Amino acid sequence: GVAGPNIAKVPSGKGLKDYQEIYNDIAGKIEENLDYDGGAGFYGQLVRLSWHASGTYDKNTKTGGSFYGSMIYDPESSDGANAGLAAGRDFLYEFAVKYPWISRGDLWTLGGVVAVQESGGPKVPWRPGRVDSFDKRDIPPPGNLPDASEDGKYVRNLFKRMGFGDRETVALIGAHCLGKCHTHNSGYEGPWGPSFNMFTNDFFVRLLQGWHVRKWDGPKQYEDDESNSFMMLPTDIALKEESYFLKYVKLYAADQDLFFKDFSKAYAALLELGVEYPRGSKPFLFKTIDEQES
Ligand code: ZEM
Repeated sequence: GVAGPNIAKVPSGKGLKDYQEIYNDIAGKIEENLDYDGGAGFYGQLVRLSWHASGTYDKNTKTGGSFYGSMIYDPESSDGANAGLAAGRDFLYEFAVKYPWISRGDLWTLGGVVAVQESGGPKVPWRPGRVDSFDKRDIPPPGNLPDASEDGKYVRNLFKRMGFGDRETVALIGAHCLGKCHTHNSGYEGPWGPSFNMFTNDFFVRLLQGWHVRKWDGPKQYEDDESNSFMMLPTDIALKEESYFLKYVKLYAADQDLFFKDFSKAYAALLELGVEYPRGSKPFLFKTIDEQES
């Protein structure tokens, strides 16, 4: 960052219990809004917010990432790739008011962890300590987030810029099990499968089935041969066109536990891009609402 390394700084006196309280509040609000977006709820929205807050990271310049919570500022807020994410930021804003000590970067990444865990996904280790910046120089330039119309080579290079290899890249894109595309955000339309409010390996299972280019006025996207009701982006289809990605698609389609294990690791790393933690800092593992009730 502008002022030097982005060293995590946890607000004084705050620990697991405090963040679990926010986790529970976010989970409660998700539960009250399960009908949002045609039954998708806020799971997909919150995971996408956490990913776009983090995925601006450039390992070569050590810029971008979730540390500064900069997405509320131009030109990051108006980056076309971030269209629609005000819904997620607005959803979480009441917790920024209720818990004024949490930073935006912590709140947005924590929201993603809640969404993954509460929709049935793996536990995601998470560490606090991102610090809000009001400095314009800490806002990443637009154009760092992926363009869905591109091919496999582009996807490989883009995730490499964040520091990820092919296996992590494929695992991360498995988050497309959740939520939908919206013409008013990206131009693309529809969910990737029928269980878009549940975290599963269904994205990979479906990807291996038959897909054809959809005939419509919108941007090039694919629809499934079987029902014509689900979608894939060109970059999703690229995961089966390139052998260096396809082997992992097959692994994850056959073994949901393996997908969960790899996703958890890669997603935790994604959320921490550009954040430096003091040696020995230990991640929190949050209990789901179900675990706390039983
Ligand atoms: Zn997505 N993603 N994504 N993604 N994404 C969309 C929606 C969601 C790409 C992409 O262009 C798009 C990852 C990787 C990539 C989610 C999570 C993650 C949409 C639709 C597009 C166009 C937005 C809209 O119209 O509302 C591309 C090109 C990617 C890589 C090559 C990774 C990595 C993710 C998480 C780890 C999620 C959850 C959604 C659903 C959002 C919602 O509102 O339901």
